[in-house]
Amino acid sequence: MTKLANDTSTKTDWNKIRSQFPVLDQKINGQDLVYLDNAASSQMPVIVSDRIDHYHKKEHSNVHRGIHSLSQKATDAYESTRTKVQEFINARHKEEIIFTTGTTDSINLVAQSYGRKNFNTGDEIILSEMEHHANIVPWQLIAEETGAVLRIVPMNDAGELDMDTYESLLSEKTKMVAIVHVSNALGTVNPVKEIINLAHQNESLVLIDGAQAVPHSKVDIQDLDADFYTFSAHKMCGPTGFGVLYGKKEILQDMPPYRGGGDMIDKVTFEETTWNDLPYKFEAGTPPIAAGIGLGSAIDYLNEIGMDEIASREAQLLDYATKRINDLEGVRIIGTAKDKASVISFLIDNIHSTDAGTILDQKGIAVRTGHHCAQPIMQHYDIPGTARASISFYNTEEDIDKLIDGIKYVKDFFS
Ligand code: C6P
Repeated sequence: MTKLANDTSTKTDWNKIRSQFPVLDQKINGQDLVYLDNAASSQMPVIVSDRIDHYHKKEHSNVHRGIHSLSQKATDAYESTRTKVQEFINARHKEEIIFTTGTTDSINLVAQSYGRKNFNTGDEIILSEMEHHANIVPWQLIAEETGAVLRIVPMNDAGELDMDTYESLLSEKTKMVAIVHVSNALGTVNPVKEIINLAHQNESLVLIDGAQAVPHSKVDIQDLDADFYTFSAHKMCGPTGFGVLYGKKEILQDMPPYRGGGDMIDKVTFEETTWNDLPYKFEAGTPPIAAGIGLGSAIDYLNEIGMDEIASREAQLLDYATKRINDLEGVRIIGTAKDKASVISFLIDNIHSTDAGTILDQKGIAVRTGHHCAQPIMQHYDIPGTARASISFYNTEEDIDKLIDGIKYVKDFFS
């Protein structure tokens, strides 16, 4: 088998890294697990699960409330994640990091809080044809309520945004541009810096859905200059139920709370309630504390490997997998943008993606099948769905080889 170019030139011991993910070392349906569903949820290294376990065994208490030592300990651990996130994405202020339950929750927060206050009849929200449902439906809901309308940037058949049309859609009516950084179904890396720049020249705000970007390469929020940026812990070696909304301080300060309850208030009387400062104004109730601490540990872990190392490792694996799939007869890759992250959606001639995924699973190979919560993308290609292999840095070229053997087996099975 072809060896990965430059594989030995990096400083990282990728075999050692892989051994830090115990879940990968098991048999599924009697076969070694080949986990290629990292875009849905990535796996957790033992150092992160141990950190969460330690919290449950030694630190569990509520945060921001107790004067007692255990609560202080839990609060310190939980709040240290905010600083780690701030540094990880290079945000200017700690208060700009709002904790949510994930990307979906973060986008709903912006739509419901910023949108309800600022959108009026005829205002426009620009989305793209390659958005995940999480970056479509929250805008539809608020548009229905406020009379705003959605405008859609189309893409070409390679899965690249039509930037000329984007520019022509920007107008004085544009109140928000909400675009995905990396498409979960196509792997396209969008030119978000240019998108943001053009929107700002038009005095429109921009939300970037970074769910598939933050886990795979360095994101510098000050350099991008996004007004809002969202991501989820469970796609970056952290736990489920936790995520981040980054927002520019001056914009967040002007936004009303999204949910009411404990922690988000300053003073409550039956006549009037005043709000807590940022970021707590947007964090009502007891948060998922263990998950928050887990995200901090996941960030430490990613930093230790280095985001540049991760990006170049995944680029090599993508390159290898793309070449091998392209060599297969009767298999077509959906999403061939020039700038791609390590996601490969594919179709096997005359075989439904669900059938392909089911047979691959029998071989221990985990891929996602269907529309990937991005139905407009499937409508563009006039297909019901794809099979999707999404690769992480802890995958190996052997995993890719097993996928290729699996696809050949699927083809034989249905021939
Ligand atoms: N995509 C996938 O298999 P949550 O569920 O809130 O953590 O993330 C939602 C989301 C938003 N935007 C993008 C680009 C995403 O990829 C996702 C999650 C998973 O592709 C599950 S549908």
